[in-house]
Amino acid sequence: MGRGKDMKLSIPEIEIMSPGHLACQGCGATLAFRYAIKALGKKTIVAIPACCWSVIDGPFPYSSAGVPVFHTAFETAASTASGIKAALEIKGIGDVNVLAWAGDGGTMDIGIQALSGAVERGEDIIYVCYDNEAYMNTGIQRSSSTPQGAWTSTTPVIKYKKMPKKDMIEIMVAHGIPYTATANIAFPEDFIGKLEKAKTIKGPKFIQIISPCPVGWKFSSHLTIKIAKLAFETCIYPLYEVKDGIYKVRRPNKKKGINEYLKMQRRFSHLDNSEIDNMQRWIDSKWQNLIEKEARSVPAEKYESPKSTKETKTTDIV
Ligand SMILES: Cc1ncc(C[n+]2csc(CCOP(=O)(O)OP(=O)(O)O)c2C)c(N)n1
Ligand SMILES: [Mg+2]
Repeated sequence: MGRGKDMKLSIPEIEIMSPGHLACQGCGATLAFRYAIKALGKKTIVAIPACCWSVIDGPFPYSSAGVPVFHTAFETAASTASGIKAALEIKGIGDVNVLAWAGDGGTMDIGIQALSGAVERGEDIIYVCYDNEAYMNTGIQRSSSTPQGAWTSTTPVIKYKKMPKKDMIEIMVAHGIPYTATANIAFPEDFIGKLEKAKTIKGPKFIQIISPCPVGWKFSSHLTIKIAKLAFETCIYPLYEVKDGIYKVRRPNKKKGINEYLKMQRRFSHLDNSEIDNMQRWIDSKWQNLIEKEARSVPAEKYESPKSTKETKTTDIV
């Protein structure tokens, strides 16, 4: 974490995902997957529930992912990934990563039961939620990850979202899993480093990556990275990890005011100054809480994932 010695300076050159995908221009979720699969490599099987990524991957028999993809029902990313892992174990294959790749709706709303079950069982899977903060694939409906104050097609301006974004990271931490982290497409080394770390950890791993959506957040497609960077710099979307109970928070050089971030997205254009001030106070207190949690955090009891009784072997997946 941080700019110190364990921060990697480059990202793998290998391109596994192919360019002929069906994403919109400036899609953050597409970059997120491109980086994820660079980190995890070809020996990866992905479970994708209904979401933008079911479309982005391409229509059968085409696929841009570059690795085997199991398209599955909206609520089943974690249970499908658990099943794929179980099948690999039965076959004695131990060197293939199983990745659940789901949107925020598929993770924090409809898929939360399957996800909670899978991590409670100690499944040895990596779960990445690419967070574009609404149900984008079906027309920008609000999810529990939509931030307070945002317009969506189901929270129109007079009734824009009043509830805060669900804190899924803390829900995962409360399950006592060995590794939980946030990530940001504007910081690919950090994201790739976290996935490389996740690969080496036995048991459930959960990463949530902010993936700005030009269509749903209402900004011009060339601003995706700038907005993602501001999400980190304003501390509205902190970059941190929790490994075996220990928090590590990456701090911006200078914490910026939320105004700059909000003003770039028309989903927030109806907010007046007093609402923005309220939001700033809320973000400041969340940030302060996180810093204090980091200072207080102590190592958790060692997590023991269920041991497979089978021997595993290596295999070639091309
Ligand atoms: C049981 C069920 N309900 C509703 C749908 C319709 N549906 C498909 S994708 C989607 C939204 C997914 O949102 P999210 O998980 O945030 O991914 P995104 O589209 O934003 O990438 C919905 C509602 C469905 N496929 N199955
Ligand atoms: Mg979404």
